Amino acid sequence: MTDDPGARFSEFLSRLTEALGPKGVSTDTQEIEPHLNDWRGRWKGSTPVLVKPASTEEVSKAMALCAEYGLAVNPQGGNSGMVNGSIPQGEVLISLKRMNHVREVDVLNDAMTLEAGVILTRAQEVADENGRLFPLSLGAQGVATIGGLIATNAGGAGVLRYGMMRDLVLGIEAVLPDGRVWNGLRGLRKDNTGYDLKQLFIGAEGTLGIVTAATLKLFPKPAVKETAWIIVESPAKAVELLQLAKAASGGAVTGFEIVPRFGLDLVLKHVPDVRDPLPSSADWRILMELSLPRVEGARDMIETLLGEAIVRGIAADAAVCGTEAQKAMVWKIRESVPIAERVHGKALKHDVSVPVSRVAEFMQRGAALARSMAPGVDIIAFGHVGDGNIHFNVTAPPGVDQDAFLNRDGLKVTEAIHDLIVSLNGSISAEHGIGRLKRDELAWRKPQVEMEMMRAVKKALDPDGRMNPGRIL
Ligand code: FAD
Ligand code: 2HG
Ligand code: ZN
Repeated sequence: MTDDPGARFSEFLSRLTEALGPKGVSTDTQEIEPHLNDWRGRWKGSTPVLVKPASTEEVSKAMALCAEYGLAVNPQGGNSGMVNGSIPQGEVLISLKRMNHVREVDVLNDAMTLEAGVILTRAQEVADENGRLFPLSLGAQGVATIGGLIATNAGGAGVLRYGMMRDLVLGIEAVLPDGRVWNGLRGLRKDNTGYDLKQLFIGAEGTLGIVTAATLKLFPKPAVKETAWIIVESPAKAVELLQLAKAASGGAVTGFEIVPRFGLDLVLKHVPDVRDPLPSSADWRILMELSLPRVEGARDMIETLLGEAIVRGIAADAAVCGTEAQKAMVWKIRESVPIAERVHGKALKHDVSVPVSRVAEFMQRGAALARSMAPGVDIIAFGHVGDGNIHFNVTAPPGVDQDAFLNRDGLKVTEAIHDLIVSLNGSISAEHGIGRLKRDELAWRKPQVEMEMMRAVKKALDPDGRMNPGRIL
């Protein structure tokens, strides 16, 4: 091997191309370009090469070569991540998108094994075609991949009933930084044979290795989903409604999302083909979904519980969706809030969680804090209130340069919001992860012993620090 860095890299490229074939390697800047930007246009990256393996064996060969040449690696799925983790900063970029095969569906075991590049909507379809439900659902499901969803431990809209990605994974196949393949694709509900290593890779954001396939849990398909759009006066009323709905439905609430009036207005303004399902001047809306095993009695159940909520002053008004088109419309409104917010302008994004019992206090104190520190800001606080996870997004004040706000004064707002979150026993990253965005903050907010344990795990699996450097740790 030569000492000249340029010649070394050329040698690496030719060995890589020999190992993966021309389809597996690209240095074409036009092809690479879309992989270098995040969906909101906030970050920009660079890479000398895009690697596109089509199998675990090819990932292994690419990783072994990167190890031999001492090159850092950045895995990428759908590039829909929110924390600046999936955009390369000069590393070798490995896209898992060609690894998109369904390896097995074991219906009797309620499990399916998919490769990392399978897109979430395809995973949902595969489950459906086999008479089962794969319950993860989120706004980016048309692009986000199984590998990325595992790497970020994604959440979304069904968590209050089915859990996060961590709860949905039975087994994992991963390629380690030195190229070794770990086949942990066990479809077992019970397996107490030592450390549960798959959990290390879930939520590791690609810092420990590359997830190449996973065995995922399947669930019975509900016979019916009843969906309602509900007007409430405050987040406190929303939490009361959640308790009422859980009790009245025997725990059948599978979606409980909050949308502020301002967020709805942005969607109505910027997103085509939506209309307000229940016009009202009140400040908050809830999208509630119940999943039930029998059609009989389902409509009665939701109508009765909403009637009780209105009589008791918990809800101001409500509309039960009568058709599949109406259900699709209310979900479209909810999932379009980030898209409408993007058109409205750049925003400080706070993906935070608190115990559900403290959501109302957080919303009230957080809004007062942001408005006192940056008068005139718009607050778009929405999301998974049923999990205590609010996307508390704050735009730049009018007349202020958006980038300057995000990178200077806005940082103080973020610190204050996160201080508030910590004081309420919450988390500064509920579901999007840490990436490069929150890395420094994590280091000073986490207890030292916790940081030391995380660094020890990283050192054990990635001693040279080549996997997604600068993310999380
Ligand atoms: P990428 O963005 O490509 O990568 C994310 C991270 O995982 C990066 O650090 C990357 O290096 C690493 N990675 C990717 N693939 C692998 C692999 N195979 N092995 C190891 N590491 C890997 N998230 C939620 O949790 N809930 C939501 O409700 C939600 N809604 C969203 C709505 C919109 C409109 C958008 C744009 C995003 C949303 N997200 C949400 C965030 C995003 O969709 C998730 O983080 C998703 O899991 C990312 O998947 P991806 O395939 O796009 O991963
Ligand atoms: C959602 O729940 C996503 O819609 C995106 O997690 C949140 O854009 C956001 O802040
Ligand atoms: Zn979310």
